[in-house]
Amino acid sequence: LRGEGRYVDDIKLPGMLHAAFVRSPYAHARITAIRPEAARRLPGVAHVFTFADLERWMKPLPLFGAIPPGLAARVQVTMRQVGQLAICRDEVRHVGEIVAMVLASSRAVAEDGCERVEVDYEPLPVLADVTTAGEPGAPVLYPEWGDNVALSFKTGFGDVEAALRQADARVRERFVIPRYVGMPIETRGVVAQWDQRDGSLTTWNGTQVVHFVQQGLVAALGLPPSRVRVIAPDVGGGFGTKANGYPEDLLIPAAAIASRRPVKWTEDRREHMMGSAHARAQVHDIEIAARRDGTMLAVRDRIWVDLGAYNSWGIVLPYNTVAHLLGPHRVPNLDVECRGIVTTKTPNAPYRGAGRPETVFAMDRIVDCLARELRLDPAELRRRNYLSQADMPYELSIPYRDGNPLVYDSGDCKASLEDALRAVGYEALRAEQARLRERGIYRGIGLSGYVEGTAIGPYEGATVKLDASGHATVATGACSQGQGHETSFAQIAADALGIPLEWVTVVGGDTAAIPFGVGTFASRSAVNAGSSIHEASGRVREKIVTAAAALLEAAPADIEVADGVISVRGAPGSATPLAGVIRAAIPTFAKPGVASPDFEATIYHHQPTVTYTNAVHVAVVDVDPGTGAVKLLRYLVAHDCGKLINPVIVEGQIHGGVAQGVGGGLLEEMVYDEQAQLLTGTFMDYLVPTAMELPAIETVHLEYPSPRNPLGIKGIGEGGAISPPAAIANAVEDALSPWGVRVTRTPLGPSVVLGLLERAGAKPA
Ligand code: MCN
Repeated sequence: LRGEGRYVDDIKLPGMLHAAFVRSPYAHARITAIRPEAARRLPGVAHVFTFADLERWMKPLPLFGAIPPGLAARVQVTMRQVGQLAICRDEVRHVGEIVAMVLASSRAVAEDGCERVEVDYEPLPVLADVTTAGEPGAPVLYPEWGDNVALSFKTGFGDVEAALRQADARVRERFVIPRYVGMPIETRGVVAQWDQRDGSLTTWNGTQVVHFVQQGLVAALGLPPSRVRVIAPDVGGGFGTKANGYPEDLLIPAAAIASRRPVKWTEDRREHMMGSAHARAQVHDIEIAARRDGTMLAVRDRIWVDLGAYNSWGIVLPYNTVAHLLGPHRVPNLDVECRGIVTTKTPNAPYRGAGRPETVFAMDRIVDCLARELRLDPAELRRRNYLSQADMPYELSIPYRDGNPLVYDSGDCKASLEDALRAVGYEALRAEQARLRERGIYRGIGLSGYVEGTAIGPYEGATVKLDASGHATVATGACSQGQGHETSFAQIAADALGIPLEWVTVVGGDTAAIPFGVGTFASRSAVNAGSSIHEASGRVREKIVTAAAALLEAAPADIEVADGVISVRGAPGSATPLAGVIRAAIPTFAKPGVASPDFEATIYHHQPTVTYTNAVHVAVVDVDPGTGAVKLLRYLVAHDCGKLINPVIVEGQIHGGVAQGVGGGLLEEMVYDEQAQLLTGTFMDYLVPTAMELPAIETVHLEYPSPRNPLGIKGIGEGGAISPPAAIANAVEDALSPWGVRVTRTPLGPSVVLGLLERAGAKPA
């Protein structure tokens, strides 16, 4: 906010070249010729690289989402994955894929160079629609597969057929969750510098996963990890979009080695929209069955996930979707079939929520449809089916995505619901809604609830060390993109060490600071890194106590450490600054057997499985049936993420997540035409919410500690983004209930709302 951040684009190195890319204008085509000569002749252009020029480093990009053994043992998954090449060799599979790279004295010259690279394409059949791409007879993107189904599995429990037969009510609908994407203010960027003297590479990359980028470079370039340093400086938003493996992560370092010059690339917005990972993009054919009193009996869902051109995330998104479908509801019978289909569009990857906003949309929409069918208030229907604290730990008879049993560890979904309803004043809102309707004002109230597996392992590490003044440096593999780790992790360390908060410096996003790490995504850092920091700080505190006991000639059990001062219990005069204890531990004369200034510890916390956060969101909207405009009046979140480390940060996380979810509910969609051409390549066509679209977001905190980590915390980084599309859609349908419209997709822009009314035969005044 003060303009003092240091982002990738702020890094300027002497002799630096600037990169720009030739990107495919076709969704699917064969490359028959590339002629770079005219570009090479342009003054200021230093190099033009195609696949052939960089071939020795062009191994397929790393794949994620392998199927864990515990999952493979219980769910039969058919999966095919293809690693993308950083530069296309002979075929392009989505608009925006990289065909050539130009290095020049400035970005402008590099872009001019790109325009002079001549590429001959022979168009191939495109796959623009996920359901038809999955049909037999569709053109096949990878001929060796025989079809476009990259992933398929069935899972569930109980006997859905029998439950459907016994049900008093059955409701079925197709819901479409469109493509929408992470849109950080800072786009992606990479700078790389090759040091010829010692054969080492340093690269600055606005990534969420420095160690992962390092591993990719190590594999592709054949260097040892100690010779590849990856630094994520300040990062202006990541949202999962920057936790992906990207061609540019490799191409810019490769270009720096090949050219022997530092190289910079900063993604422009157009590149971001077509080249950075997209998200969501699912279709659900869902059915729910219940007794007359609302007791849910069964859910059946057929899911299509549009994976885009490469299935680099494997099981992650499809299985996340399935594992989170039932959420807070007690449903004894489940039958799900999920298929991931490749299309000729930008690859799909996790974005804040990662499969959960999609599944929550399908579930909460069908729950509202069921409420209407049963003539029950949507809040009452949920109340009758939500899990409570008495149900915890609660096991669903399918594994979680990490292969472990899916067992909710703590929480009270019913309490979240009741707190949300109380805080929003639900009864009063309903009364007001009825009054307003008489005056021609269409107010709607929408609910959505989720249970989210957060903080996936397997581990994160932390090194905590004190300097001579007693100040601490905490290095961790987690990398903040705005989550406030610098503050919340400093709190954890300061508490465990017994020093003032301001004495702690947190270093994340640097492979030189800690050799092993996983990164920041999946709302995992508070639990994984936080636990390591807590444990490592505890070890360092023990070392302080041992040294202080020796210095002050007291028993270790009597040593107190608080606010950076050491004292012996019951002896106020003994108070000694921490710096004094450390100084006394530094050997001054060569004498055997005396102290050592070892005040550091490293812990790699292993998190055996996830912790389960839950929340209930309430949206209140006014819909103008004349213009189709939806105005979001109120938005309330009652949530439980275990013990709060920092309530201000937690609220900030929720606010940011809700803003992105509101975008998904009302504004955002990546639209492709039938040729799989991207129609929404600028902010003129792809709308993101601003402060104008957002009410003040109200929050209610519930605190049910997790038994699965020493601090009792659960993740909160994504939750805000999970429920808004569902809550808003439910609110809009509620507002328009006089016309009996059914909302089956987002975003709910004015034309969509008018279309709903028109189809319902409405003739609004
Ligand atoms: N926290 C807390 N008390 C808790 C839980 C968390 O005070 N009980 C604090 C943590 O200490 C941390 C923050 O809340 O400062 C988020 O913690 P956590 O839920 O562990 O999530 P991560 O730090 O792993 O962040 C990842 C998460 C994800 S997956 C996305 S996507 C996302 C998000 O964080 N992207 C963000 N929030 C974002 N916020 C910003 N500003 N920018 C992004 O790119």
